Order: sequence, then C-alpha cells, then structure tokens
Amino acid sequence: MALKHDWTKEEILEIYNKPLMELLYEAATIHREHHDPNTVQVSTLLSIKTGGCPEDCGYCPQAARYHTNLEGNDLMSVNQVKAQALRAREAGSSRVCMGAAWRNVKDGEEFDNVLEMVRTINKLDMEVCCTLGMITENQAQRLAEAGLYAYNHNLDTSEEYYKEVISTRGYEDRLKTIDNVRKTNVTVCSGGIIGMGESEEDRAGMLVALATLNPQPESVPINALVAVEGTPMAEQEPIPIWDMIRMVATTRIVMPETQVRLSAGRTQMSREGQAMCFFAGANSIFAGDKLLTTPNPDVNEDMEMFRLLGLNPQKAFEKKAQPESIEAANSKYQPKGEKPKWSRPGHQIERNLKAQEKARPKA
Ligand code: SAM
Ligand code: DTB
Ligand code: SF4
Repeated sequence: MALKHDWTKEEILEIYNKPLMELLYEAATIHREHHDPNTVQVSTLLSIKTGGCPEDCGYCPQAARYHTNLEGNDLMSVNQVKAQALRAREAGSSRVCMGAAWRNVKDGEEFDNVLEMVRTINKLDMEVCCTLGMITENQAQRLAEAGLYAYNHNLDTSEEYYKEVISTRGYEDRLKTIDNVRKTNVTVCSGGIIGMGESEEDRAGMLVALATLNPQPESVPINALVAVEGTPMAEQEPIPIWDMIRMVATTRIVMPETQVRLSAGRTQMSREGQAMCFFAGANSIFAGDKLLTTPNPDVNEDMEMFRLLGLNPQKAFEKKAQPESIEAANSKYQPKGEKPKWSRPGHQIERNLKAQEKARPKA
C-alpha cells in the first residue's frame, strides 16, 4: 500500500489520544507489516567535537552561553575515531553517529577530516551517520561520496514551539538542510525531543512536518529531554513514560517504514517501559554508556534487556546497500567555499536569557 503523506495535525492528535490499548494494537500491527518486530538497530554516538557551540538551543548542554560544567574538546583525530568505532562494533553496534557542536559545516581542514572519518568507518563495514548542523547541497554530496549512510538533523519540535526553544536559527533552515541531504544518496534521520514544555499539538505538529516529507525520513529519533543543570530547561519535569509510548506508537503509525529510535532519556525508563516502546514500534536505540555528553544505560544492561525481550541487533546495511567510499583524490565534488545565509531570527526567549544571565560572572 502506498504511504500516506498528507497527514494533518488533527488526524495525528486523534491517533495520539486513542485509548492506549487500541493505540498499541494498531501501532504493533503496522510495525509487523513493515519490520521484523524482534530486530532492533543499534547505533553508537560519538561526540567528535564537544561544547563551545555558538547557538542558543534551550535544551543543549553544549551551547557555550549556558554554564553546564561541560568539558569541551577540539575535533577528534581520525585515529581516535577509528578506535572508538572499533569498540562500538565490538559491543554490537552497526552504526556510528558522529556529532559536532557546530551551527553549520564550514569547508576547510576540519570538514576534510570529518570526510576522512566517514571513509574510515565505512571501511570497517559499519553504517556511518553524521550530525554536524546545517549543510549545503555540495557538502551533502561530499559526505555522500565519502560513504556516509545517514545524516541526522532534527526538527526537534513543531515550527511554532521552535521559536520558544531557539532564537539563533530558523526552522526553514532545518528543512532546507534535510532537503539538501535528500538530493544525495544519503538517508535522512530527523526527529525531535519531547518534554521541553511543548503541548500535544506541538508533538503532533512535529510529526506532521516529518510525515509529510516525501519520501519520509528513513529514521526518526524520539528523544526525551535530558534536563541538564545550567541549561534553560534544567527544571523541566521528566515526561511520564506514557508520553514516550504514545509518541513512539504515533510515529510508527504515521511513518510505517521508518526506523523509529528510542533515543535520549532511556536512563530514566524501566525495562518494562522500554519494552512497551519496542512493542509500540520503536526499532532502534543508542547504545554505549554515553550519548553525546550525558549518560546512557550500560551496554551490558542493554544486552540483558535484549536477551530478556528476545530482541536481536540489526545487521549493518540490512535496509540499504553499503555506499562506496570515494577517496579524496578521486572526488568529483570540490569545496565551493560557499557562505550560505542561514537565518538568525534573533527574537527574545525569556528562559534562554535567564539561563544566560545566570552563567555570567558577577561583577
Ligand atoms: N549541532 C548539531 C545540530 O544541532 O544539529 C548536531 C548536534 S545536536 C547535539 C543533535 C541533537 O541532539 C539535537 O538536535 C537534539 O535533538 C539532541 N539533543 C541535544 N541536547 C539534548 C538534550 N538535552 N536532551 C535530548 N536531546 C538533546
Ligand atoms: C538524536 O536525536 N539524539 C542524539 C543524536 N540524535 C545526535 C543526541 C542526544 C543528545 C542528548 C544530550 C547529550 O548527551 O548531550
Ligand atoms: Fe549547538 Fe547543536 Fe547543541 Fe544547538 S543542539 S547548541 S546547534 S550542539
């Protein structure tokens, strides 16, 4: 059956608010029609450039303007990345997702190094994902040539609520970056965060934005906010597990072929809660004791959970063939040195300003 791409907020809210047993049954049925319910894709995150970010994302411990006791780092070396990727493969991950605390990618030595990291990991026969901020079409093409499997760029929330979270960049630039990735052979990974104080309408609004993309993203991470001391969202109450289950189930129903990732926030979830998320259609997780900068469940505990639930890790390139890595010397795409005008709305967000004020040293 052809996938539906004209979802409305009302339709999605109706699904989200169904009696739980009906919602679970519907989501699990769709899940089985499109996926093996006992297979879960396992990714490992690697923060290749940590902290010191110029953006004001209200949830993020890596934004320089908030003081979060985070130790920042320059870009890792290709050798360090290779060693970490080998560890991840050893621990059962099929994908490495490299994150950089950048607003956008700039052509130059650092990006060239990232391209080499992509080639190196792809040659280990692992899926490679990057999340580096906004990118141009030329940069997306260069990543594709290096052998990138997926690019992560989250919409994070609805277009309306985005304005309450970030003032240094606009929603349309997120969509533009996703579109730039779409023009290449690289798969799209885009999702968001719940628990930032958004309404159910905002959750549905984000799913409308994702599900009406054509094609829909190959992977959608659903993160529960990790409330970090010093960020504007430090005081946010943790979301009830039921919200995560409903969000996962709704995502599964509106994007049947997508891999839905039960992402940040698993340290707060019981095994029973996570099991319900897998039943509701989640079929991917981040493994490893660290996300980018915050804790994640212990690998052995996750292995024990997989054993208890009879889940098996998905093999690399099961959904899409391994891309070829073209060496830098044979590259068709050269850096263009473009300076795209990514937007900077610059409106005032009360809680972001307050957190910034707190971080300022007293005179
Ligand atoms: N700087 C790049 C960007 O913003 O696109 C890439 C890295 S950024 C850390 C990637 C994603 O991590 C964000 O879009 C957000 O969804 C997620 N994230 C960051 N901090 C988080 C937190 N405290 N809780 C949950 N998810 C978070
Ligand atoms: C995604 O959706 N979640 C990951 C990954 N994509 C890059 C990041 C979660 C970060 C959680 C906060 C931290 O560890 O810094
Ligand atoms: Fe920077 Fe990305 Fe964090 Fe925003 S989410 S502050 S862009 S690292």
